[in-house]
Amino acid sequence: MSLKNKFQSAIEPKRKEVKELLENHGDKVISEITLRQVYGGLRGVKGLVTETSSLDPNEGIRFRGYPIPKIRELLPKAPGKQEPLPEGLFYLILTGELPTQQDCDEITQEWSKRSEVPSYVWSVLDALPKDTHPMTQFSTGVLALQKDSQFAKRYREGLAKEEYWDPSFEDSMNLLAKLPAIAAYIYQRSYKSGEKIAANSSLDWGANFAKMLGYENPEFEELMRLYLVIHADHEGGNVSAHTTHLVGSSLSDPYYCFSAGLNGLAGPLHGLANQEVIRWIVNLQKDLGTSSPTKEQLEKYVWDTLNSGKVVPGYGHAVLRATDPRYTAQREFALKWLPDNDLFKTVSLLYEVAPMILKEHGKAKNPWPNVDAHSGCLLVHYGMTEYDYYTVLFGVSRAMGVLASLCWDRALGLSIERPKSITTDWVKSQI
Ligand code: CMX
Repeated sequence: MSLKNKFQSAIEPKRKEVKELLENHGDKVISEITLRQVYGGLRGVKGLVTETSSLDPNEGIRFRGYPIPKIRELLPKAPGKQEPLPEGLFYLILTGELPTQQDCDEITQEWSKRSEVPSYVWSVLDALPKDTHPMTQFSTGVLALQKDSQFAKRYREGLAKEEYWDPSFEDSMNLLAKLPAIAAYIYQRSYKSGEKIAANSSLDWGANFAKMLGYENPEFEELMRLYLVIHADHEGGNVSAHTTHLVGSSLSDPYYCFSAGLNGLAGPLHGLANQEVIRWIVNLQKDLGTSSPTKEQLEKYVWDTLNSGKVVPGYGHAVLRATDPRYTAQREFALKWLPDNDLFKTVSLLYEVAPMILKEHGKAKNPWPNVDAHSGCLLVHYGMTEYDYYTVLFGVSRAMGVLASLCWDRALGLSIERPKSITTDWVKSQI
């Protein structure tokens, strides 16, 4: 059964389930809110539905119930390879079921078929100065594709609400198919010769992306597969997911939604943290005059960072209260492929040092590393030293999660999001 048919067959039972839940339990209270939460980013307030993944503070992310080690074990792989195929992750989070190798192959082929980028998108990108931040270029490239939105076209023609999911799925598939070429060209035009490296339809999505970026290394291809899988989704409340959902709730099409989500991912407290981490470590090496700092030197550097009022990038999390399993997966990759790399050794030593200091410092609720603490050292090892580009890689991956969720938002007919805001005067009048 094709991915689209599989998704379609999952929709009706879920609609029925939600309808019955609302009919029988619609008035049940599932979350309360304090004033601190209102001023504090709504932390912990249960107010969103996201079917694709859920986040446990101690265990980390589960994609449709499967934690990362299981995902790495159970998802199909490229022939002779060990890291899971991102195509399989997309199948799983969209349909709720584990894919077969054939399901993955069909998605690879489908994305390859849809991958041609219209020439006007290249013109739009070429109009931007080459030193425009890669995330600005990426968000702009995505938005330029909006002209061909099937959702926007069919909505204008008159689309029944039950059918919203269909053109949303088509737009999402088209977008996912084109993202690697757009992202790769941004890398090439910003940092290399400006070449558009042709796609190879015989390669899987991750390997093809690596090739279009200009990397011919099988280890880097494996890294891309792993990277694209683990960054894809982190339940619905993070900024990129929530923004995509929020914009989509007004029935903006998937291009508008994902471009908006990317703008949120580009913040230093969210996806941009991956470039901040590596820059911070490289500065640390420069300031200390060594590529192999000692534990004592790192301790002092972490304290200096905190005492100057800055955050230690890559540490802490709004929901997690333990080491991010996405960090652990990357650490396992490094232990296998680059155990003697100096940068990796520094990242590892920081893991021994920073949590204790953050605990003693006493502010961060979570002293443990998140996904962004590790990704940079892997990329640098394979020669990708253009730190500003890193969040684009995160964005290509995150597209799978937020677009799968958007398809479900449309399938379930979720309402326009419109929480009530209050003023501080109103708060005072109530207390
Ligand atoms: N270094 C120093 N201080 C930190 C900190 C860190 N790594 N993490 C949290 N804190 C501070 C916060 O800034 C906050 O200080 P104030 O009270 O002065 O505002 C205090 O500790 C409490 O914050 P918290 O409740 O523990 O954390 P939040 O939920 O507010 O924020 C996060 C979460 C990720 C933004 C924060 O931990 C942080 O800034 N970390 C560094 C940046 C980073 O790595 N971001 C990437 C997250 C993953 C991703 O989305 O990609």
